[in-house]
Amino acid sequence: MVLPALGGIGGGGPRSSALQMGFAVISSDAGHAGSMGPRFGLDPQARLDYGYNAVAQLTPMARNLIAKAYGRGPDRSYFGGCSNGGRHAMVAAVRSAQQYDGILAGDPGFNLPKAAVAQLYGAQQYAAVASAKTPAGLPDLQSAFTPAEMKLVADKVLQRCDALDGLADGIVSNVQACRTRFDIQADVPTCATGTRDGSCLSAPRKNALANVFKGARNSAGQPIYSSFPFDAGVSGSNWREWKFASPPTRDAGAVAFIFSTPPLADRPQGLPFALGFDMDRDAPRIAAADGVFRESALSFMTPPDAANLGALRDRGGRMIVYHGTSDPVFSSDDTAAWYARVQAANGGDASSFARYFPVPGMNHCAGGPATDQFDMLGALVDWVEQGKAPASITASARGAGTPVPNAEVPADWSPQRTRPLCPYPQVAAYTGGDTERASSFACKPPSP
Ligand SMILES: [Ca+2]
Repeated sequence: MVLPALGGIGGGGPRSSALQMGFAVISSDAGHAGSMGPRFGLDPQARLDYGYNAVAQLTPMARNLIAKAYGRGPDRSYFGGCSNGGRHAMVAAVRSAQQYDGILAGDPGFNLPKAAVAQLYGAQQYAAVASAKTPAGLPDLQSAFTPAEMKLVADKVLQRCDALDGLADGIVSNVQACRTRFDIQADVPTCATGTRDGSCLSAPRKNALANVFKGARNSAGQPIYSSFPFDAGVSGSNWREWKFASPPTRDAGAVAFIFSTPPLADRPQGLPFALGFDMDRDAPRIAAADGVFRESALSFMTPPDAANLGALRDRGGRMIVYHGTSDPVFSSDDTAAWYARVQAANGGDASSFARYFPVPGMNHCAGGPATDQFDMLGALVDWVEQGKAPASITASARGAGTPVPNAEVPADWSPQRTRPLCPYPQVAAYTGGDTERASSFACKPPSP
């Protein structure tokens, strides 16, 4: 299915679109029909189209269409997307840098095959502590952690980390400092056997959650995917959806048919596939190639030499990346580590052309207890076309009564709370005044 070519600007309940802003917009299905599900991955060329080739082929076609319709080509070209679209944006920033003046990458799954395997690892952790069974007699992943238990974890994170940015306001801006402050083993009470009232977690549940946040590993302890930061957004409904519902559906199918070489098409699919996936023998298949599938998933899905943005930089291009720090599927730790590599590759400071804006509390591309409504595309256009580098980007909550409300905005926030999103590694620090307004905060280097 080809989605309507509106052009997302990022965030939840967007107030505009690229089309409304006057852009010519192109949208594609990346070379496969959605109705086929992941089985398109059995075709080697369809894998490459999905990974990078569709964008590479369609961009010149879009330019030609614009030239035909308007009598001249585009003045500027932009690429934007969230999730797998954020991955496409990061791939385009490296593979197609000459084609774009501005790149907007949201919650990018730029290591998507690794993240998908990590989802299967998560399923195995949740299955070990599930208390209920599915109709088929398998562990019900949703029963591993109740909403009340995840709310408990979020509350304990807030107790330890909320005030580190100068204000206890339900938003953990200083995620880096929280890393050493919050300890799930010490800070979450341990239940006696059988207690599940949301006031504690059993020791096995603590261990399962700690394993997932530490990052997927094989039996030798070698990392398969990034760690995740503990953050207040772990109580979000989108967090549950990705952690507990997605592994048997999206992730199992993608790993089996698109990312494994050779494909694992003959195994039982769904939850049995997720639970039977061997982190030692099967996970290396995402890095494998053979005579039929000549590129590995890591090759066709991830940006080659991801931190090398020299081509984009040297042509005057600009890049904005944003990521919810409570994204349950693609870790903002992975994006922060990528940005550190970009900084290092540019003498320690890449902010002249590439900036990363963490969104505290936000789940996957939107939602969670967060100020998740923002216009990243407008900020990018101002940077590219007027040289106005974004020192901060104002984000709003979508509380009760707003046009597209987010039910997870806490009741003690103003429904229209605003906050500055800050270029990493800066954090929004409270400077005094109305605690509901962005003007009472400033982007500052984080206190350790
Ligand atoms: Ca705070």
